Amino acid sequence: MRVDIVTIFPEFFAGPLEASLLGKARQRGLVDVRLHDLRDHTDDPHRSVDDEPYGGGVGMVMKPEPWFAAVEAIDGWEAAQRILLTPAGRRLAQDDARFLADEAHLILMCGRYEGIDERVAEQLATDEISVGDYVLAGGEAAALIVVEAVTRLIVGVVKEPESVEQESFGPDGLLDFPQYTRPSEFRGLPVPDVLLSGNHAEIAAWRRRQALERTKRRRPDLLGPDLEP
Ligand code: JD8
Repeated sequence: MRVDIVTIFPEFFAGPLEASLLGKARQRGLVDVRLHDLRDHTDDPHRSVDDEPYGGGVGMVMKPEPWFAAVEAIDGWEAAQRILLTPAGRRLAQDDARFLADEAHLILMCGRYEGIDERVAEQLATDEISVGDYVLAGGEAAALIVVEAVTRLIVGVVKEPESVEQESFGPDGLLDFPQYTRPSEFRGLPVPDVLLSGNHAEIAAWRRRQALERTKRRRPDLLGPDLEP
């Protein structure tokens, strides 16, 4: 998969792109991430990317011209899924990540300031996505979330594919059950006996109960409305 990221802060991505799963996927050639500095697509000496909002109001709005120039300079841009990260977008869910993982080419557009001239959303983006109901200072952290959520679903990136299918928001849509590892007692806190029992049927039933209980308490929205209280 090819991912192009357009931003005024390419340095924001340096660390995260090198680290961990994503870094390995890039080394192995499974994901090709390229950074583009929006300011390289300005034509004034000040390299300006923002201007005052028409109609007045606080802050500055990103100008359309550098965005069109930057995206249209990316080879294959017309066939790519072109995603604008914005709090006004549809909220990213696991199903969206699965859909995007099947795409060959993503272009992620990261705004700053009060946002981007609406003509970019209307004419250049194919999709507008938000990563959650809280306010970030710009689209960069949101783009990293999209890259991580999507690239770990690409075949070959994660070693055990069942760990991708049986997780939260997977087919059964429940939160994960609690996990434990050694030591069996830590600061007087024991691991639940059933997990040390070796009884796999009982362990599976316990995990299922824990996942259901946790989901009811923390995320009742994930359960159907007609499940007992
Ligand atoms: C892009 C500018 C900040 C947004 C005024 C200052 C996504 N889930 C999300 N929360 N926030 C964003 C996000 C925020 C952004 C930009 C994404 C560009 N800002 C602006 C409008 C109100 N602030 C996001 N995806």
